[in-house]
Amino acid sequence: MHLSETWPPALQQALTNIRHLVVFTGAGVSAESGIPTFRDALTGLWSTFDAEALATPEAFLRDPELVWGWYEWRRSKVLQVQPNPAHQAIAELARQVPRLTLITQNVDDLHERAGSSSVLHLHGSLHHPRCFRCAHPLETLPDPLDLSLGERRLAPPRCGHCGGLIRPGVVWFGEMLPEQALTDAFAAARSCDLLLSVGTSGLVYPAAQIPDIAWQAGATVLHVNPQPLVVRAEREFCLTGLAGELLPHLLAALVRP
Ligand code: BJW
Ligand code: ZN
Repeated sequence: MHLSETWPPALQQALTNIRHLVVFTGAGVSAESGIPTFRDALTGLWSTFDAEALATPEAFLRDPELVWGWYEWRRSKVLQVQPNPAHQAIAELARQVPRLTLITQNVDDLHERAGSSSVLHLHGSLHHPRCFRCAHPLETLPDPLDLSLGERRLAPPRCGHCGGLIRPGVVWFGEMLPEQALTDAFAAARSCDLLLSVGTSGLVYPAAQIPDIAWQAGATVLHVNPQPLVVRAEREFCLTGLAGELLPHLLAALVRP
């Protein structure tokens, strides 16, 4: 029996005739590639730090070498891994439905490397650093050093225009999200018929509003997470399990409803 035949009939129904699918991803979608989730990010030599305390402009100004070292360590990890079956299924889903909008909170590029295009990155990217002072992008980012050998601190480069410190191109706590990406994400949530939320704890705003916006506009909301989530009685579902295992089944259910 195909796995989707055990899913609730209302969910099976919602998977037929999708016109606009929004896929909203968090760190869990990259977990099976070997990238620790944000709230598990401080492993190994970083285990004594608090991720939320490092992901702020204040932390960068207080100790730029520590914060730059953390982001370069994370960028080096991302460059060493590959997209997993969840990223690949999402890229393939775009070929199976009339319209798909992919919104991610992730700062890696694994969706793009799996073949997704026009990804809305709400929290920026590890791969596009810019000047803290004048916002000018850093033209070439050298390959990260191997920071796995106990070295935590790394001096950030200096801006070629104004001499300011280069910072990671991510959105830290207290900073505004990229305006166009957020506007497009909210508009997509309001107009979709199915919102698939994959691998996010839903703790960080304003991104965490996106599934609610879709539900309030009448869409069905489907979460994929190994942690069972509390869902509304109507039009909201949670498939409990790993994204890399469940998303290929979801893709198969859409291809063969
Ligand atoms: C699997 C899996 C597998 C595991 N398969 N799943 C309203 C109320 C309260 C607070 C606020 C509010 N509005 C704004 C705020 C403040 C703040 C905020 O939300 N704080 C909360 C913590 C309470 N928000 C902001 O500051 C935002 N800016 C803003 O609002 O500007 C306006 C403003 C300015 C000033 C004052 C007031 C307003 C900016 C938020 C930017 C967040 N950026 C980060 C860091 C990016 C850089 C970096 O990566 O270092 O983005 S925080 C971090 O959390 C990162 C992530 O994108 C984001 C979400 O995390 P995510 O992806 O959900 O990961 P995890 O680790 O939390 O969860 C992983 C999930 O995967 C789990 O559920 C697992 O079970 C699951 N999983 N394996 C599927 N195999
Ligand atoms: Zn500058």
